Amino acid sequence: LSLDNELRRAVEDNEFLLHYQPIVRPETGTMVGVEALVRWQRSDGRMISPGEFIPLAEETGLVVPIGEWVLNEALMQLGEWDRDHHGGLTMSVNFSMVQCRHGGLPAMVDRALNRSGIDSARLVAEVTESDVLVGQQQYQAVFDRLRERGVRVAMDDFGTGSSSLGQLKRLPVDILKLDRSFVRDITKSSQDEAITRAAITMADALGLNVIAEGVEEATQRDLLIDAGCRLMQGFYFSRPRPAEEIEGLLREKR
Ligand code: G
Ligand code: G
Ligand code: MN
Ligand code: NA
Repeated sequence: LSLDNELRRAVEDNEFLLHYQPIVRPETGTMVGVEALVRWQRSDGRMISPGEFIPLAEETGLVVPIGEWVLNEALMQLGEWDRDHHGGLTMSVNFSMVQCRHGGLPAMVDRALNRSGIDSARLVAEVTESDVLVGQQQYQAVFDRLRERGVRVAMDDFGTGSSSLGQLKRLPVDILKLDRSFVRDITKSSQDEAITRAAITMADALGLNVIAEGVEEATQRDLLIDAGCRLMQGFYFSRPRPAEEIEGLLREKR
C-alpha cells in the first residue's frame, strides 16, 4: 500500500486526532489560547507527525477534507471547554495554501463556526509566511473574507520568509508568530536578539500582536519579556498535549 493510498483510507476511517499546545502570558504562565496540531494515529498504533504527512496531503488535495475535520474538531473541543467553565480561550488552527486555493474555505469556516456556536473572534487562522508570499493574491482574497467575519489571522514562522515592511502593512494579518529559529539562539547571538527586538518593535508600530514560538528556557522567556513580547508558546511552558491534559492544566490554574 502506498502512503498516498494509506492517507486516503485514513481520511475515510478518520484516523486523525488533535493535540493542543498552550499559548501563554509569560509573566504568569496563564493560558490564553491553544494551537491545534493534527496527528495521524494509524491502525497499527504508530503516530505520524504532520511534518511527515501534511506535504503529501497538500499534493493529493487530501488536506482539504483533513483541514475541515481539524477545524470542526478544534471548535467543538473549544465549546466543550466552555461548558466546563474554562471559557475564553482562543483556538489557533493551521491552514495551508492548498486549502486557500480550493475556494470553499470561507464557507467551510462559516459552517464550522455556526455548527460549534463559537464566536469568530476566538478563532485564529495560521498561515506560514512563505505560503503567504508565494500565493499573495489568492491569500489576500481569502483572508480578507475571513477577517470580515471577525476571524483573526496569524502569520506563522515569521522571519523565515522575506516579507518587507510595506507588504506587512498591506497584508491581512493581525498576529506575527516569531519563528523558533530566532528564539533558539536569542540568548547566544546578538544578531538574533537584535532581529527579534526589531521585529517586536515593528509589529507594535503596525498594531500587530506577537507570539514567540519555540520558547524552551527561562532565559529566553526573560529576554523576550524584556523585548516587549507578551505572548509565548514553547516546551518551556508546555508541549502539545491531548485535550484531557489541557483540561488538567486549566483545572490546576483555577
Ligand atoms: O507538530 P509538528 O511539529 O510535527 O508540526 C509540523 C508542522 O505541521 C507545523 O509546521 C504545523 O504548522 C503543521 N501542522 C500541524 N497541524 C496542521 C494542520 O491541521 N493543518 C496544516 N495545514 N498544517 C498543520
Ligand atoms: O510551524 P508551527 O509553528 O505550526 O509548528 C508547531 C510545531 O512546533 C509543533 O509541532 C510543536 O511540536 C513544535 N514546537 C512547539 N514548541 C516547540 C519548542 O519549544 N521547541 C521545539 N523545538 N519545537 C516546538
Ligand atoms: Mn502554527
Ligand atoms: Na511556526
